[in-house]
Amino acid sequence: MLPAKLHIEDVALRPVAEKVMAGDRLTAEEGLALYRSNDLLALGWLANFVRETLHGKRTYFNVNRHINPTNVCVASCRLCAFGRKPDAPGAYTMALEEAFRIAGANWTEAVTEFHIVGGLHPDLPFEYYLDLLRGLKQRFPSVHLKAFTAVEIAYYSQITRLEIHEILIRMKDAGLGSLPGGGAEIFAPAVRHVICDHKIGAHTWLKTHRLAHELGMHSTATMLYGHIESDADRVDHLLQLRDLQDKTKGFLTFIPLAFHTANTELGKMVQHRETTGFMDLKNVAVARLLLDNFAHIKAYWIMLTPRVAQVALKFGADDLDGTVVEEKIYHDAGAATPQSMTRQEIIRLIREAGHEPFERDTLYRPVQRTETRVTVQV
Ligand code: V47
Repeated sequence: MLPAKLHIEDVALRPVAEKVMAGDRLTAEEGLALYRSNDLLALGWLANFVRETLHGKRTYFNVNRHINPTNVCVASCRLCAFGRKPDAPGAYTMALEEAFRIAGANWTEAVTEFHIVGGLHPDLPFEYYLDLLRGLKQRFPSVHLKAFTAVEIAYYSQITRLEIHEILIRMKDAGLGSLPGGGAEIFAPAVRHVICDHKIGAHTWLKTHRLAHELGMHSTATMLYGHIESDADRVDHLLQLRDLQDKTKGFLTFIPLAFHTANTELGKMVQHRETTGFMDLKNVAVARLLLDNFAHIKAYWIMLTPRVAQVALKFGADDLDGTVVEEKIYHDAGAATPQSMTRQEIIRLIREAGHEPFERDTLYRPVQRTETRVTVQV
């Protein structure tokens, strides 16, 4: 029995809506029905129902800083505008001291997380990354290090000939707190072959996250949409994430990432067709409905724009990510959003939506601030 206030125009959504309201798990076919529907308000209503059942009007955010130690990359993924060959214009690699200086620069709002990702550098030794983690932990002991995508971890395994499991153990010992969700893209091999044929496949991405979870670390998961993937590819991607989450419960959040076309080979292939507001909100809503075992869905304001991210809070998202400070991956691909937002700006977006801002750390524990101190409640 559907509530009277839920207005559904698309009759194909009715049986799916019944299952959502009953709290039942959706199948791949039902996921396809969601993607194929243009009844965005009904999708949003249902996703918001799940979001409010889990979190009420609470919206999470954090105070974080992105650090990209190098953009030099041996891979040449068609989706990417960030990576450079070592001698290409704009190629950079931070000396460790520089990375430490950047981490602490403009320390106006004490950050609780450094989000660190970079290219697959042909010459940097594995020790560089361990020293980076150790040096940051020593200088900023209270800051959580969310660092290195599964693609980077697998690359360190390749260059050291150590097992991925061993790489993760050494990194955890050096201060690694959790893994970010990058590099997942779209799991379907035929799509992966076109958009990022130099990257690890789905199996290794999922295995790396599983191993991290088994070592007691959490991670996040992403999906890159809005290029050449089909609705079925997206459903397949989400259900593979849901399967792993059933086994490990290690994913904290899912983040749908809208493809930005500028300066990418893939952008040329799709005639620089960017995602639309409709597509962005639909992806947030479908993720909320299919990923019934993920606690959080993040509307990453950097890629959605603060405007769409704010609206996404009514379409299933409960998290806006953070202050970020100097984002590079999306801005190299043409993002017109600011490179950072202050805590106060994020809070305003949340309050205007009628929601309650909740500052969290990486693990979603509440952060309390006084004038001089930041404390995380454990
Ligand atoms: O893996 C790269 C994507 C990802 C482009 O874990 C692009 O909380 C769009 O994963 N257009 C890295 N996307 C960023 C990422 C992320 C971001 C925010 C939060 C978290 C988290 C993770 O960015 C890459 C790739 O999927 N990407 N190039 C592009 N041109």
